[in-house]
Amino acid sequence: MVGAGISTNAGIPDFRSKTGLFQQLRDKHNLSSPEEFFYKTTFFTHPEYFYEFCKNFDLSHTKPTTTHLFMNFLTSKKQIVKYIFTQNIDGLELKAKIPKDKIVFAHGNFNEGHCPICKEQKDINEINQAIQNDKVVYCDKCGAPCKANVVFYGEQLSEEFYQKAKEIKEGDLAIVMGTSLLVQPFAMLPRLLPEHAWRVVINRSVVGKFGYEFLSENSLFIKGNTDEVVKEIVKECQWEKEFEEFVKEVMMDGWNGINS
Ligand code: CNA
Repeated sequence: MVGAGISTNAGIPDFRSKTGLFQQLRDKHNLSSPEEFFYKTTFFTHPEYFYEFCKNFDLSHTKPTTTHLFMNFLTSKKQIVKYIFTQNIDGLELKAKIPKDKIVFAHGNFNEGHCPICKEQKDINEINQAIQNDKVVYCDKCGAPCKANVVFYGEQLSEEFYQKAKEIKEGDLAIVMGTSLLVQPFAMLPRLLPEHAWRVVINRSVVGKFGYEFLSENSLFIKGNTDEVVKEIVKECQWEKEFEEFVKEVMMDGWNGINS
């Protein structure tokens, strides 16, 4: 179960850190709360805010981090990883070549477009073109502004998210990385594990509203940078050589290990 913190080492700011996106957007648009930028009501009143944000949120040159590659490495080991639930919309899981059927994109993606009101699909290329030309695409059917399929506050998560979340009750272990676990319903996922299961939380700051309230007795909080912790895990498990080979094979087209 992962969030924006696993991508900061790739140069993508998270939301809630001091230099994160919330702070930047609130100051820029004079919003009353940082979350307000991603309210669907804000989008309907000022679609140009999000379009401008997308123009500056160019992810084309970003590369996956050690943590993304580690997630793929674990997935490649038979029957260890059931699903990777991600809140991220940066697509780095796919750049790390994690099999698509293992990933649950809880907050959507930038690969498809739609109308948030009537749900009519909209060509993402048309939306991307408009973003570059400082224009906004409106729905032919109902006239609402269209956007990529990223989930805003006040919007429903996909049916797939709820279906796959049901399977968490059969899990033995959840590894939670790089998330403040403040956004619902994602934040409740670790609670869906059975009592005996383990929850390992890797984050550089406190997680959850009240700290560790969702943690059970079988829990471990590892404070630190996800990439550094992941490297320690690889070392402890004596997987160093295997992981190195795996990364070479998966990232045939090159990976400069920005964060390594
Ligand atoms: P968040 O609330 O910003 O929390 C991120 C957490 O990660 C914070 O607790 C940080 O302290 C921690 N953190 C940051 N860098 C590291 C690191 N290198 N190692 C360890 N911990 C670190 O972000 P969440 O994901 O919890 O919030 C959910 C929002 C953020 C979702 O709706 C996302 O779509 C959205 N988001 C996504 C991206 C992305 O796709 N990369 C970027 C920014 C925001």
